[in-house]
Amino acid sequence: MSSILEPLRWLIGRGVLGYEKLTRPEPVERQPGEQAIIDARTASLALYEFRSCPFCMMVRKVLHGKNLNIEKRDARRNRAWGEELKSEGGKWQVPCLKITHSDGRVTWLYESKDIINYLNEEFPD
Ligand SMILES: N[C@@H](CCC(=O)N[C@@H](CS)C(=O)NCC(=O)O)C(=O)O
Repeated sequence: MSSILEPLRWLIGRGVLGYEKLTRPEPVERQPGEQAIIDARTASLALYEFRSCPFCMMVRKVLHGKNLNIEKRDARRNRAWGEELKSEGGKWQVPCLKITHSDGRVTWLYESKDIINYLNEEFPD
């Protein structure tokens, strides 16, 4: 079954990525020092995603516009990331933002709208 779905997923993925590229906002520009501070903060974040997922695309567009260098972890292509998402996050659903707090606690934030709200609060334009 997955072998039949694979070409379809590939096609949808190409479409989503193409649309994303055409419609994403220009990234904000920062002075190098300012960007380095933001990069240090985003180092504790990771986005679990599928390339072909439209909800992930919405989050990626926000990341691009805000110029946030957050590691993207493809949960379908990389088995380890997929397993981690399921076992530690608790749900096989993307997008999911893994937030590692300074005291070591980890929050798994699901739902594209909640992730975007979090990014807007933490990194206002
Ligand atoms: N309401 C969720 C919907 C997310 C959603 O439906 N994600 C799909 C991928 S597009 C998913 O994770 N499906 C699980 C699967 O493919 O088994 C959001 O806005 O983030």
